[in-house]
Amino acid sequence: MGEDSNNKVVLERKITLWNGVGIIVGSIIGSGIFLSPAGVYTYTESVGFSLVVWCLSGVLSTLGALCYAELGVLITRSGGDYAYLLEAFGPLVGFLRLWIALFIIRPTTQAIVALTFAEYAAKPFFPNCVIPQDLIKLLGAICLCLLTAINCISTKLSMKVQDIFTAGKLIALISIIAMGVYGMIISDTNNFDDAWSGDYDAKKICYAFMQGLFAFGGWNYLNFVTGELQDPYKNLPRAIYIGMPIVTIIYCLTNLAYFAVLTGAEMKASIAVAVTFGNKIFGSLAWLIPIFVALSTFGGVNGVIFTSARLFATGANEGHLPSFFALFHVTKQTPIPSLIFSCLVSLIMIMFGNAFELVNYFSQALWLSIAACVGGLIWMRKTKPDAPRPIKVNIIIPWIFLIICLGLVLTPSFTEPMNLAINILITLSGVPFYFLCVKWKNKPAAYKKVSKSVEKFCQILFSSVFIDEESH
Ligand code: LEU
Repeated sequence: MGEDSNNKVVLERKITLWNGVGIIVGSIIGSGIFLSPAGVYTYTESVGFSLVVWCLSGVLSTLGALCYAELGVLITRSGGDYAYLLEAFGPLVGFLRLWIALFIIRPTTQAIVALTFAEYAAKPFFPNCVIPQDLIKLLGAICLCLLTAINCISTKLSMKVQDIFTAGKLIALISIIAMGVYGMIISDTNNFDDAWSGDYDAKKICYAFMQGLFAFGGWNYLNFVTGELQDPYKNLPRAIYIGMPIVTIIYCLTNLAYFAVLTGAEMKASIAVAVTFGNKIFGSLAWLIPIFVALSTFGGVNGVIFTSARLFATGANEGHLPSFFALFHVTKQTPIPSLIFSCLVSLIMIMFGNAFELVNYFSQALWLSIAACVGGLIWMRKTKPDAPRPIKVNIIIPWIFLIICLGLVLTPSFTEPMNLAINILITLSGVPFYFLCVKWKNKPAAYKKVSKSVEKFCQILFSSVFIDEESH
């Protein structure tokens, strides 16, 4: 770490290429691959088409990640989608993305993955009965607080957690794949007979993709922390090129393994496919599966926490969030106020909200904002044609991604417009706050005094200083 002439901390770039791969793979593999296969199958009712949905979800996510590789080397600051929308479409659009991330997308994602962790961590202790809801909430809260503390203590430590758990979840999925192969060998499975008969309804297909894409969610997380990535021009695209094929191949093989062992009816009836799979084929080692899921989700929560805090810090640097969000600990170089705030909102969500219901509402907003970023890439090719682009994807890639993404998100809205309307309303609810908090510069002296005091208080309490993004 260094200090520049303005007494601002210059952040060291601590994230290596392999940490970057760990962030991508470790953020993507969370709860989805253990739960969503049932959802995909329920909507398609076809083994063959379910597998197609998984493969195409991987391909679509990879196309998106390629577009984000271009965006990430064009705009190398942290903040991901927020930074790109800000650059492409200006401060209001950027602020609205930050707004939904701050209060809905990030806390809900953290809450969901933490609650899934809690459920599976508790499962071995309640093999034959229902786990009390309060215990699940308590364990979820402990998971969030513990990981937030680790993230406050050191970036290196949180990267270690990410790497270890990523390795753990890869081992878990590889064991599932191996057991699937074993299952195919020992039993004469006919689960793949009649693989293509199914329910090919456009709306249901879109929902099936949404389930698959949730499990692939997280492919853009490294873009949220590019400001701390070593040699981002080389390492961002490399991490994407290494990470995305690994996840896509593993996910497709894992689904093949599930289908090799479970019948369609078993798949549909299962709340947690991996557990049903384990009970059927792991024998006396079936208890391992909930532990696998717990480990995987624990690492997943770490990825969301790590990247959320950097997003909020970038927002504060831009003047879109209170300045204390941009404070980093003077020696540990971690964004402590931002981490604590993000943990608190998630805790509130766990205690009082229903994160699982909310996910239905925000998934459209999330995908629309990803589409907007890719639209921004196309737009910036026109508005900033000469900006250096160490990576320039073929223009056909963003167009294909944009069209498919909009098709998937908007098709269900023709028959169920309410969800989209709620998404748009939630996003637009940020507009008054933008004008009040960001646009209005001549705020009363009393307001300025209070906010300065809060800033000073946080600086002292968390031994923090502002970082200098420019010096990266
Ligand atoms: N892909 C992650 C999971 O399956 C979710 C994502 C939104 C971080 O848990």
